[in-house]
Amino acid sequence: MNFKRTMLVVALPLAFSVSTLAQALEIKFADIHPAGYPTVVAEENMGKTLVKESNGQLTFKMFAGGVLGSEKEVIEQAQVGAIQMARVSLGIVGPVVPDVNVFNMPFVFRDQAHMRKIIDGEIGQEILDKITQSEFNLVALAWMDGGTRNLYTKKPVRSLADLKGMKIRVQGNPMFIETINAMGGNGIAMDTGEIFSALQTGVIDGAENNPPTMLEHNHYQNAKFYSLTGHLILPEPLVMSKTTWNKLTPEQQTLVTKAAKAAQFEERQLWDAKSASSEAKLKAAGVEFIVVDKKPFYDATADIRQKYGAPYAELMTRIEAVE
Ligand code: BDP
Repeated sequence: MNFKRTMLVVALPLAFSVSTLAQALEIKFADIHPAGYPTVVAEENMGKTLVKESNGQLTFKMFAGGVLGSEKEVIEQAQVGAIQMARVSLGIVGPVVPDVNVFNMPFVFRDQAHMRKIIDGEIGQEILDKITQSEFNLVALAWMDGGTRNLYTKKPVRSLADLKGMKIRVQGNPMFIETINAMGGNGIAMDTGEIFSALQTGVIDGAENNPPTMLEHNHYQNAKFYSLTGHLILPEPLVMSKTTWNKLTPEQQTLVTKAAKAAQFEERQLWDAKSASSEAKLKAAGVEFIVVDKKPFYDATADIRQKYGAPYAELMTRIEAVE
């Protein structure tokens, strides 16, 4: 074999594989929840669809368990295109895209079924579009179900009065701090990853979340009372960095949108099963589920809905009208 031919035999496949590699776009996906959590499972399955349907032009890598940072940090990285996709709580989007706070308001949805009806319909799409149209440099594609949030505390909260002065962790959104304060507690913002030790060391007296988060993030170990206030029902947007989105072909954009929507519905099935099993596990671990009269909690937060809802009166009426 002469030198020229050898070069051809060696260099050609090399050049080919380098160019295929260069074309493939890697999607790093961030989620704060651990492997096996409903959102993570649905996202991984979405990833498989993306790889398969794009014939390998898109690759997918899941970073679960918050390894890429807090949701706030993840959003910042997605904004600059360092992370390509993520699922975050709508709670932390509120301070940057105020329009989404309509969904973040206490007791804005009657129940989980009402919330699902809305995120599946035109209002849900409108709120996703608000994120996409904002200066956030993100494309919001679909919604994940984050269940209903209730209070969990070290000492039982059976009525509004019991909450008086308790330090309750909330997500970094001023509206949530005001909500807890309006209920008589003392709202304190911190990242998800800090809650466990804050409960353990007594920096906080409680937090608020859905049963799967309370279980999977081990918060129940230091908070044994779960008061069913149902004050927040927060859907969770699945977003892509606009920087990444703009690199996709129109066909790939359609593929990503479709796969994200499919994940929305798959996650919902997984969520219902996980919620039920989480409740059972929490009870078995000695957590007392307390049924409270929600009315005083609802009434105490009327001013929050008034203050934050005023600019969106029409939207609020439309939300209420959805049966
Ligand atoms: C969970 C959400 C997650 C939030 C977390 C929190 O799924 O996105 O980070 O609550 O409150 O329910 O920090």
